[in-house]
Amino acid sequence: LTQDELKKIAAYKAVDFVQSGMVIGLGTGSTAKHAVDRIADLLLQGKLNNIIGIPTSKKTHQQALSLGIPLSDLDTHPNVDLAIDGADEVDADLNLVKGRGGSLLREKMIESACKKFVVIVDESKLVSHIGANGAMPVEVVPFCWKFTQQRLQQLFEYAGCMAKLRTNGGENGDPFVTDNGNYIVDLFFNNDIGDLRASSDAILRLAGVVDHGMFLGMATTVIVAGGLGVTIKNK
Ligand code: DER
Repeated sequence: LTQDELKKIAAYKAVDFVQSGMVIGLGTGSTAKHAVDRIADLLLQGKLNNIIGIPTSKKTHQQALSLGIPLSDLDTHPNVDLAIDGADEVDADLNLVKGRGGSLLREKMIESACKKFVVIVDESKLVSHIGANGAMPVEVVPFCWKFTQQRLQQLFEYAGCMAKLRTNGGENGDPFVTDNGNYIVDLFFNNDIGDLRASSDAILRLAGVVDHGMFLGMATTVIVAGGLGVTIKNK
């Protein structure tokens, strides 16, 4: 099974939780994409109806629109029944790192407004501790971003942190700009940052920070697709 096939298996399993009449948070990324496709399929087959999708990014908004999924937003539907989204890392307590696709703010707004948050991952996302396998993104305002980047790096000096502005991949190294017009500073840790709640609070206290990619205690279910089958972990 390829990694994408595993992502698809996890995504389809998550859509089993979707019932007609629900308001559904639609996640962002290559795993969530399969869930959005599947929801559209079931709507077309008449196996699901009266679904309202709340997209977590402009990219997902476009995908869902092109598939004919009825869409709305949190202003109109502040209570979301279920959100389905991927993650970059999942620890043993179902804490997540998200945002390597750049959508963390809208994802966190929608996923903290929902009753159930089902996370879909392939087994490569399971980590021993948060920050173990790559960037922990922080969304920052563009104004004096270098100042904010420096303060973030100092905050986690004890964990051997390197803070890096995310660029958009172009040849002149322009900053990546989020759907909300902000920048992203990626934090890379050499060692375990320890207390996640304290780390989260410290980051959010920095004026200039909008939000970060640690989703603590938010996932209600994590569906993991691996070579040996699918595991469902509940909080
Ligand atoms: O950017 C995000 O938060 C995505 O959900 C990311 O965490 C998972 O993306 P993937 O399914 O493409 O790995």
